[in-house]
Amino acid sequence: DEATVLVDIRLGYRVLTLNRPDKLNSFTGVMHRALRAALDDAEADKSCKALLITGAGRGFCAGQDLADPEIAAEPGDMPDLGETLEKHYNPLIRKLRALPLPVVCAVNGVAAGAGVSLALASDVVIAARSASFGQAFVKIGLLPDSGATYLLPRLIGPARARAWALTGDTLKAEQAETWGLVHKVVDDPILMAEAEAFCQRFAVASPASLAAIKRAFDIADGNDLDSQLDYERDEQRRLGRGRDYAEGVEAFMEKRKPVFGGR
Ligand code: T3D
Repeated sequence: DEATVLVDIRLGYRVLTLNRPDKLNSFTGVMHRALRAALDDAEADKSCKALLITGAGRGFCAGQDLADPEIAAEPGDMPDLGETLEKHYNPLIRKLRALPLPVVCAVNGVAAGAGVSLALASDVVIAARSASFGQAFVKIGLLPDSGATYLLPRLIGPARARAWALTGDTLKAEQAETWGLVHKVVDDPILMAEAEAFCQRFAVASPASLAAIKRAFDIADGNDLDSQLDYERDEQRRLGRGRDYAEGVEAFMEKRKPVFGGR
């Protein structure tokens, strides 16, 4: 069986490629398990300081594979989609957010349904100019899931999030950039180089900073300003006692580049 997720180990980061190109890399149970294993492996490898997720072929990810026998109901039977979310999608989104390393998403083509949610849950999203984003759920009688009803309004604002989810319209990459859904749109041929450039920067950055920054933004979503100020104080106190801060300051004083280690 061909691997449904390809893993390329680079210096300081890993590239994970969703690999069901004929079905626009839509998620099956098999692909979920492969992605989960790849994320666990990356986390366990302390020299891995960033992840890049992309799709093989012309699509990024078309969400749930609607024909996957693991969810497709027999005629007359009701599928339990809540179970699919509980078993696969919710752990995936939680894992991506909890990973102590930045996740860069290179959206190489169409993203639909939970494929959009996968991008929303990443830390840096770069999209090819030919990419598009579809809130496909309304077209099949579902609601946006995998964190989309939470993350989407926070990224693009409630007015756009609601209208987009309710219509299921397809958003072109440039519109997605204008709305703040993606960090940057680039010409198709340079997508991977741009996304890898981010990973290369993270590979030499302070892993303590990267993890703390990522977590602080997540924590802020549930905090008021006072609590967040307290949180920043406590985190800065912790980081200030760490080896990355010592190295960062020493390097600055010595007018050289800091040398940060693995996580
Ligand atoms: O458990 C649960 O289900 C709950 C969790 C839900 C999470 C979700 O993600 S629900 C949303 C599921 N996704 C969709 O509804 C999107 C369905 N796909 C599309 O609407 C279109 O394929 C696209 C707009 C994404 C792209 O259109 P287009 O014209 O560029 O490509 P295409 O011809 O439709 O697709 C190419 C092939 O991929 C085709 O297969 P074939 O005919 O060549 O053998 C198509 O059937 C297949 N494909 C695309 N998306 C899916 C899929 N097969 C299964 N499931 C898919 N989601």
